[in-house]
Formats: sequence, C-alpha cells, structure tokens
Amino acid sequence: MKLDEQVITRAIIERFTQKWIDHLDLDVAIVGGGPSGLVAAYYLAKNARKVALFERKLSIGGGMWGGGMMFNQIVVQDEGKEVLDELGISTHPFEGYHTADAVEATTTLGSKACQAGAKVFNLMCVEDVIIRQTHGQESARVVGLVINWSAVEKAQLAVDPLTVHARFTIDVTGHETELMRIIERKSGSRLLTETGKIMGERSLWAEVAEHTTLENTREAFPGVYVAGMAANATFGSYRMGPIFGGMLLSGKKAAELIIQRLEQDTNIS
Ligand code: 48H
Repeated sequence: MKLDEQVITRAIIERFTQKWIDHLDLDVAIVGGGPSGLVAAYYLAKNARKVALFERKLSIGGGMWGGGMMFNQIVVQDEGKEVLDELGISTHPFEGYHTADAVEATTTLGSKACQAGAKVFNLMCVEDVIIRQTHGQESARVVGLVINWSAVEKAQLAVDPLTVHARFTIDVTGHETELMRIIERKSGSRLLTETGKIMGERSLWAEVAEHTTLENTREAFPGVYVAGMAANATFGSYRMGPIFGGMLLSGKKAAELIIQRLEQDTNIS
C-alpha cells in the first residue's frame, strides 16, 4: 500500500478534533492522571458517564511509576488489593500487605480507564475554572474548566485558553492540589473545609493518612470533589508514603459519590 502523508495528517487532525468536540460537555472532568484520577475515570466510564481526564504531562500515571524512591514496586492493603484484583493487576503477599509492580499497575490503570470509555487529553493543563451562580442555586459552583496546552504553559506564551463544561469536576492533582488553589484564590467564596481555605498537607503518618484520604474524598467546593493526595492536602491531613491503597480507594469513592449525585439530578429533572 502506498503511504500518503496527507491522509495520515488528516486522520490525526480530524479524529482528534472530533474526539475533542464530542467531549466539550461532560458529566465529569478529571484534572490529573495519577492513580486516583485513573481509578475515578475507570469507574465513571464503566458506569457509562461521559468523562474526560486532563493531564499536564505526556504520560499519565502521576507518582505511581516510581513506586517508593524509584524502587518500582507499590504496596497496598487488603482493601486496595480488591481494586487491583478487579482491574486484573497481579499482586503478591508480603507480611500482611500486598505488593504490585508499579509499571504493571500504572499501565493497566491507564489502559482499563481508556477501554472503559474515558477520554484522556494529555499534554493539556487546567489553568482556571468557570464558576457560575445559576438562578435558584444558593451558592456559586464550578461548571467548567479552562484548559491550555502544557507547551503554552511551559513556554510562558501569552496564548488564550479554551473551555470545557462539566457537571462535576474532580481535583486529583496530587500534593499541589492545584485546582482547589485556583478556586480558593479566585472564587471569593469559602471552600467546604473547616477553615474555608485549603488546610494544607501534613507530614508523613501512613496509618492515619490512609484512613483520612477516604474521609477527605468529598465535595470541597460546589461541583468539585477532591480525591487522592489532593483530598488530604485540601482538608489538612497527613501524607502516607508509597502505600497506594488509599489512592485507589479514593478514586473509586469519588466516582461513586458523583454517580449518586448524577442519579439524583436525573431523578429531579
Ligand atoms: C493537568 C495536572 C494539573 C493541572 C497536576 O501526584 P499524582 O500521582 O496524584 P494522586 O493523588 O493520584 O496520587 C498521589 C501519589 O502519586 C503520591 O504522590 C503519593 C501516594 N504520595 C504519598 C507521599 O507521602 O508522598 O498525580 C497527579 C497528576 C500528575 O500527573 C500531574 O501532572 C497532574 O496530576 N496535574 N494535570 N492540569 N493543572 N496539576
């Protein structure tokens, strides 16, 4: 077969553009492609929700590739293993815990999320949110995201962004809790934390952090849920080091909470 460079170019442009146009109005926008974002994407897509995940870097996977200190193994507890089992990721028992190969875990999470129907937009960063106070609603809520190419951000070019609308957003930007920081700075409203502000990540205490990651997986501003490390950073809890059960379960919990909300909205309308 003769190769036609023009067809190859057109295929990429048309297919990518169509994918993007089809995902300008979402059930759920996920900001960050680390383990919690990928797990949330998987469960939401499996539930037939229209979901897109925006990741600043070339590769999804966030901090999971490197295991602990670049020893590319992760550790999970029994509850976390259940998520890995469901996704078909092999685990091996180790003194009451389980280990998994960080590369197998990361690639499989990404692959399962995509195969379930989640669309990943890598090399894009979320630089702002759209906040609206619609008629009949008590408080302002996030209704969309402002996105730009990571290359534009990196080169510090003055290029205006584009937008996407979403009924719900998940901030899974990790330790930096980037989306919530933007909302704190720009919304002029209190966050749904004790202080109304981002409470900040505390130092390492694995046992407590693993529990609080799940407790802190909740709505942190109307329309925005936090999961993974961003949940603990927003609500002021500890980090846990390279144990990943909390990250996986947190992504799953965020998906379940949002599915409930979407179902409530459907019943009301
Ligand atoms: C687009 C963005 C933006 C943006 C950031 O850090 P992550 O792996 O996050 P989690 O919460 O899924 O997992 C945390 C885990 O990896 C970890 O760090 C642990 C368990 N630490 C414990 C400890 O004690 O240190 O992934 C976040 C992703 C990254 O890929 C970023 O590039 C991406 O979000 N991201 N993408 N727009 N504005 N901000």
